[in-house]
This record gives sequence, structure tokens and C-alpha cells, in this order.
Amino acid sequence: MQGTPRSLRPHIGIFGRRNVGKSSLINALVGQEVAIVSDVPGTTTDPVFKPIELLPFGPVVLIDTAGLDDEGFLGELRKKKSLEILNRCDVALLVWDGKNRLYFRAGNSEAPPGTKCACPRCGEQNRRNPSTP
Ligand SMILES: Nc1nc2c(ncn2[C@@H]2O[C@H](COP(=O)(O)OP(=O)(O)OP(=O)(O)O)[C@@H](O)[C@H]2O)c(=O)[nH]1
Ligand SMILES: [Mg+2]
Repeated sequence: MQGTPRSLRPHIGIFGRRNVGKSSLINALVGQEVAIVSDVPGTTTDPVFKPIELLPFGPVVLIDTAGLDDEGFLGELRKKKSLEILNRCDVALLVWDGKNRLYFRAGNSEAPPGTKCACPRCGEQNRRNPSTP
């Protein structure tokens, strides 16, 4: 099992906004500090690939990624890299900070007014962009 080539292992990517705990999750799953954790948003820049035995499933590759809300010139490049991994991976884990509401999006546009929050707990109306057509 340990000799399973990386290309043959299912790839499990960890995605989400900055500072939501993606690197903390990969460290917890692996049981080692494979990724740097800090309270500074944008700590993870390049993706971190970690082959592990995920019992009882078997050999997989876990991937920690940069935040999908990264900003600036370099931030856009990091986002692009994260999205490339999202397109290639077999399983995507979305990490979400429960302090923020989660909205459904249609394509690249913000959810229209009246869209329910995706959070099963609150279900409040979307007030983030009330003027969006
Ligand atoms: N309260 C709380 N804090 C957490 C939890 N998981 C992580 N944190 C804290 O949240 C901060 C960000 O954690 P990271 O794991 O670095 O988050 P990240 O999503 O990898 O951040 P970026 O690499 O910047 O995108 C750190 O201060 C962590 O200690 C959690 O489950 N609960
Ligand atoms: Mg990180």
C-alpha cells in the first residue's frame, strides 16, 4: 500500500476561504504538522500534497490549498492554482467557518436577493447584496 504511486491514489482536496482551518484539518487528518497553521489569512500559498493511508479506505493523497478568496496579483495566481486542483481532484472537502454565512452561487454571480443562506442552521435571507438583480 505504501508503494502505491501518487498518480494511482484518489486525490482529496481541501478548499475554502482563507483562514477557515484548511491546514488545521489536513494536519489533524495526517496526525503531523504537514502544513503551516496561523491566524494570518493567506498563510498557505502553494498547495501541500500529502500521501497517506486513509483507513479503511486505503492510499490517498490529501491536498491543502490556498484560500479561494485570496486577493491581489499573487492571490489571483494562488486562486488559479487552487481551482486547477479542484478541477483535477477526485473528492473536494469544503471547509467553512461557521461564523460566516454560506450562500449558494449561480455561475460567477452573487446569489440574488431572497436566496436562502445555505447554512441549515440560520436560513436567513441573503442581505449581502440586496441590490443584485
Ligand atoms: N476556533 C477554531 N479555530 C480554528 C479551528 N481550526 C483552525 N482554527 C484556527 O484558525 C486559524 C486559521 O487556521 P488555518 O488552518 O491556518 O486556516 P487556513 O484555512 O489554512 O488558512 P489559509 O492558509 O490562510 O487559507 C488558526 O489560528 C487556527 O488555529 C477550529 O476548528 N476552531
Ligand atoms: Mg492554510
